[in-house]
Amino acid sequence: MDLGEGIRKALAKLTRSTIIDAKTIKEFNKELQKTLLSSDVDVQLVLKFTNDIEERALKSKPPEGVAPTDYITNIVYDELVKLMGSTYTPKLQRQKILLMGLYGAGKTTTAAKLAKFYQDRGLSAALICCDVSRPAAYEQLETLSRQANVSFFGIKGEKDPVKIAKKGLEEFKNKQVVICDTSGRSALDGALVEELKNVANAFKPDEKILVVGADIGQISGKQAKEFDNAVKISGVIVTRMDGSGKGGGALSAANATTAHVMFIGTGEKMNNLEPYDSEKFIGGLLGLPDIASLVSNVQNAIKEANIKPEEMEMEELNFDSFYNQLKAMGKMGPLKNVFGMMGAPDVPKDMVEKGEEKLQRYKVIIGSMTKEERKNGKLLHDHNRVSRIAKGSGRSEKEVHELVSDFNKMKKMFDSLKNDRNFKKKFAKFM
Ligand SMILES: Nc1nc2c(ncn2[C@@H]2O[C@H](COP(=O)(O)OP(=O)(O)OP(=O)(O)O)[C@@H](O)[C@H]2O)c(=O)[nH]1
Ligand SMILES: [Mg+2]
Repeated sequence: MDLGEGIRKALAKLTRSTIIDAKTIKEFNKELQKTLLSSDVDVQLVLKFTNDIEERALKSKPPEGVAPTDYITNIVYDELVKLMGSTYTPKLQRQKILLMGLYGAGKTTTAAKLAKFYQDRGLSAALICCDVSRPAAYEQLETLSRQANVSFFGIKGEKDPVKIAKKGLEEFKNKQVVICDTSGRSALDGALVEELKNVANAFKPDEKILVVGADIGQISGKQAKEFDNAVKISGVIVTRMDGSGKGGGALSAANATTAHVMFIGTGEKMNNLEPYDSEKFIGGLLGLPDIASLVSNVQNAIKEANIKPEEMEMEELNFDSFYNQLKAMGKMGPLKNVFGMMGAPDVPKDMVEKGEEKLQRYKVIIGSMTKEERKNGKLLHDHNRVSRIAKGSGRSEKEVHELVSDFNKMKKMFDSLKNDRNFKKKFAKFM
């Protein structure tokens, strides 16, 4: 069972439970632990991950309108994103990149993919073969550079990688992205450190990137630390994410070090390389697009619950909104109850009675107002306007005054409740 399947199954089981309490969370966490450990995620990281979930799930409450199971799914998503590290945004600029890593990690393939990645985004890219130990390293990179359609430099038979690096740089003075492939080893030994330092001195890379295969799982963390101590690295590329059940282990372990995951390799083809996007990765594990909309719904609810009343927009009351509100309330039954429900019991009495009949009358009167008048009630202090509106609507001036007076009462009530967040919430829902 792969990581995604394991997490999805555990979540599905959790969302089927009728109550969510300490016991269900503990059981859920046990299943998460099992599946993460089988993906070779480090035990300490797994324990921290499930502790954090437990803590958050039991100590915080879902915001209003969010189902407990959706809330917990959101917590799991959040914590997974944290566990699996942050998203990397590639810099689309002039740069020199030195790739390094142990035997078979995917350095040479990744070098070509990376060159293509930048070239596809408008930067001229070139490859240098500084691997002087693997037989046919030169031919391999040359072939790949043709597939990727990028420039290539190497010196067949040359045993000094420093010389190649210098010549290569000379050759590619005008290229914007120059990528250097280096020799692998079965382990990071003194000789490799020495060689990498020398090449780095000559090549002067902006980025020194460690390449690891996903199949080494949590060992990626140990490797990242060792390489970082020896030659300082700017990040990690994890290859073969497509073919290994240990990808979760490799990503989480690399991210637990000071290094971060920059790209992931997802296949053997030249375009199978992506900047690492933890949200996308976790979304894929949990099943997009369901998770995306769930997460955004829950996050919106949380955001809304955290908004301060003074930041909550409440439309200014004008004749347009006044009419719409009267209409909506009419549909809801006795106006008094509606306002009572919203925590505003002091509705003008006669506004409540004769509701429907009044509504019809108001509709015609408001229909005779100009746009400006509807937006700005103060204009109705002008007697000429009142008289014009009365004539236009076939109603008496008294009736127009009545409308204005009802409007003013409602506006007053509105203003007094403006900073009451509960009222606002209920009101927004109600409208
Ligand atoms: N499926 C898959 N295979 C990959 C990926 N990246 C690399 N490979 C394969 O992994 C194998 C080793 O890749 P190389 O690029 O030769 O690795 P290397 O680190 O240069 O190896 P040495 O130079 O021998 O140390 C090759 O068969 C690649 O095709 C990937 O993202 N997905
Ligand atoms: Mg190689």
